[in-house]
Amino acid sequence: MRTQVAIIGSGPSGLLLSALLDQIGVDTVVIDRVDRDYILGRIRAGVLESGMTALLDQAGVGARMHREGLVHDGFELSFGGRLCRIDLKALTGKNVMVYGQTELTRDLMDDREARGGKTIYNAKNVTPHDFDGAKPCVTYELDGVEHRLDCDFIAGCDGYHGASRAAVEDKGLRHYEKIYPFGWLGVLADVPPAHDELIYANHKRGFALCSQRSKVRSRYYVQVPLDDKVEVWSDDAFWDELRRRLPDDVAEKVTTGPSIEKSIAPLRSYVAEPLRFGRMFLVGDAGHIVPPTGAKGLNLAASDVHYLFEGLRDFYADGAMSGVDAYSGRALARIWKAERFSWFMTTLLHRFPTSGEFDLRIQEAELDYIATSETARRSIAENYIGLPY
Ligand code: RFL
Ligand code: PHB
Repeated sequence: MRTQVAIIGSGPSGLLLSALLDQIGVDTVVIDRVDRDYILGRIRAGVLESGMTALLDQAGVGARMHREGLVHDGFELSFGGRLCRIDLKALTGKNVMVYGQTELTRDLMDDREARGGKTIYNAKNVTPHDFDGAKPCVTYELDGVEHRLDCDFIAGCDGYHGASRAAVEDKGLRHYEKIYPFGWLGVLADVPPAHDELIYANHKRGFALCSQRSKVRSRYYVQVPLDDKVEVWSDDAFWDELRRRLPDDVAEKVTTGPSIEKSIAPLRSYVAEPLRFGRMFLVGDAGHIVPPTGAKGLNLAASDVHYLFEGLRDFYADGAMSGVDAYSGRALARIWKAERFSWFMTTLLHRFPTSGEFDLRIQEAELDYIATSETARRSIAENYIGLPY
């Protein structure tokens, strides 16, 4: 089989890239190691920057997001029993869209199916080859039979544990990593959100986040020790802990109910450099991870896709390689700034087991500075709504 761009990974990066390339008539095949239902069962991001919503519109898949997504003009920081609003709209003129990654992925998958795009699910041993030369290919197994997909380029959109980055480990790949000594326990429940905007809470018992998916579906998180097991957290224990970490008037408004998903995610900062190896590119979580505190992971995947799409578009227009050559440098410049912001928000809002009195006072001073300085709030707002592409 032959295609122009072989895309490994049917997550948001792979699907968005395929939708954009489809718009300009470039053929793609998407290969994933699991199936559609498994991918749609993963509950992840919820906040989209306007750069990403514009890209979804460009790809022709933004209609349901505009109908059902919630536009948020601000969010709250909670500390010392009070709320401090970051007024995104007043500080930057922009806002964010609250729309779940699951729904966005479903829209991209439905669009691809409607356009007759080829996706291979449940592919095993997916392996990129020969990307140093002009004729790369991807091999994979389906029901025990090996297949080969010839292509011009390979987009490695297969997440943190994928095959693409593994294939370049011995080709001069550099790693930059920071592991945080805690995780996030997340609960999804069909209950109305406690507040109309997101609340990021710094509390002496640990961080908490009130997020949402709709007017009737809430997503909440609490910081937990890394060795906590999800099985030890009953729904009641979760709701009690969440309420303890919120100001009293917000805690009173938390509507509880049975969880429809509950999981623990570790927090990590990670960047791979470079993101291009000949005719293969690392895109999204395959090339970098941020702790979710800044709501940047999915949005960074989108900006990577934007830069790569521009490079491939130019190549297919007139054979120019300059955009493809620029991909890694352009993407990394934005990635590092989002890494910085995500690290900053994580450090500002979590309790670190190693923190002493001095560190706590610095955290309090930083929060007080944010509460009293419009300049500090504007800097947070500018990063939260997303730096320009
Ligand atoms: P994905 O979504 O991991 O998709 C990768 C796809 O590749 C497939 N795959 C393979 N296929 C073939 N062969 C292999 N060997 C393969 N290995 C893997 C996988 O099955 C999968 O389908 O990566 P992608 O597309 O780069 O998208 C990245 C985003 O998913 C991620 O950055 C965000 O979810 C991060 N994130 C958030 N980002 C935001 O922008 N805003 C948020 O509010 C936000 N909240 C979050 C988050 C991530 C979280 N978790 C669970 C880590 C909240 C949480 C809790
Ligand atoms: C979410 O709704 O899952 C979510 C929102 C904001 C974040 C992280 C996760 O910063």
